[in-house]
Amino acid sequence: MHSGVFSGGNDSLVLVISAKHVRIEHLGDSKFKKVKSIMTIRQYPTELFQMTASRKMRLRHAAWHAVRAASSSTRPEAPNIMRTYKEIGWELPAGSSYPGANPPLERQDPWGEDFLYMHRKMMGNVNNLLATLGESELERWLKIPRADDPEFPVPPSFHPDLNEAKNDSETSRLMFEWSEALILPANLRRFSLGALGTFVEETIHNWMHARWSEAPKYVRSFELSQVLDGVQAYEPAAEDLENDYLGDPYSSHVNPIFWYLHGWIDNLIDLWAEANGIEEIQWIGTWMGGPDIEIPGQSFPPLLPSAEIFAMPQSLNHPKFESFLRNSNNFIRFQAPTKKRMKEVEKLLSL
Ligand SMILES: [Cu+2]
Repeated sequence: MHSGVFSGGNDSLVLVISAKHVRIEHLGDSKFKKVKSIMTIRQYPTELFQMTASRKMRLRHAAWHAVRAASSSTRPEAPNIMRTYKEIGWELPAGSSYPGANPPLERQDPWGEDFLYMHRKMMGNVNNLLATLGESELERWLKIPRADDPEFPVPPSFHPDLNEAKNDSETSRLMFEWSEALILPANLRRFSLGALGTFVEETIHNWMHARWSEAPKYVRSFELSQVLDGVQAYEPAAEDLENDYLGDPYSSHVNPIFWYLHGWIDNLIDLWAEANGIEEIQWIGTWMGGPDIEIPGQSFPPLLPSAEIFAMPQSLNHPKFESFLRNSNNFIRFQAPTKKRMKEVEKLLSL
C-alpha cells in the first residue's frame, strides 16, 4: 500500500496511510484545523490474510466454535451436529463440557481453559508468521477502548440485538466495570483459570464482538455441519477477504479487531498466573479441535479470490441475514446477563 494523505471532497476527512496503519483523521472546524484521529488499526501484511482468510483456518475456527455451541445447546438438532463432527474426529474430550450458566468461580473448568488455550495458540500461530516476515507481534488492547476512544470507534448498530452492546447501556457499563475489576489481583485470585475463561467468553468477549462488529458484507448461507452431511452446498465465495464479519467465527478472525480484543483476553491469562503466583500453567483444557476439514468436491481452494468476482454484499434487511441469525449455531450471540448473575458477579468482584 502506498503511503500518503488522501483527502475527501469537503476536506473534513483525511485518510492517512503509512506502512503500518490507516488512520482516518477528522479536521475540526476551528480556525486552526485541529486534527483529531478517529481510527488507528494496524495494516497487516497480505501473508497474514492469506493465512486467516484461508479455507483451512476459517473451517477450523468455525468448527471449533460450532462443536462447543452444539454441545451446550438444547436445540433438537444439536446431537446430530455433534455426531457429524464426531465422524470427522471433532469431539470434545471427556470432561470438557459446558459448566452451565452460573458455575462457581473456583470450579476446575476445562471448558473455559479450552477457550483461553485455543485462542492463545491461534494468536501464537499468527505471531509466528509475523516473526518470519520480520514484523512485530499482533497488536492488542490492554484496556477496552471507551465509547469516546478516537482510535477504535464503535460501528453503528445494524440489528436490534446489537443495540445494547453498542450503545451507552447497562451492558456497556458492566463491560467496562467488570473488565477493570477483573484485572485486580484480589479478584483474579477468586477464579480458577477455567472459570475465568468461561465467564469472560460469555460476557465481555461476546460483548466486544458485538460492539465492534460492522454490518456484514457477506452472509454465508451454509451451516458447516450440513455441508459435511451433504445437505447444503459450500460457497467458496464465503472465503473472500471481504468476509471479515466479527459476529461469525467463520470470518471473525479475518478482521484485525479480532486480535485486539482477543489480545485483551489473552493478557488476562498472564495476569491470572501472576496474581496466583503461578510460573508455569498446568493446563487441564487444551482442546484444539480435530484434523483439518475437507469439504467434499472442494479440494482446490481458490487462494484469496478477487473481490470483484466473489464479493456478494448483502443488504442488512436481506432475509438471508435474518435466517442466518435465526438458524446459525455459530453466530456469536449477544447475551445480556441475568439480574441474578449481575448481582453475583458484582458481589464476587467486590464492586
Ligand atoms: Cu474464536
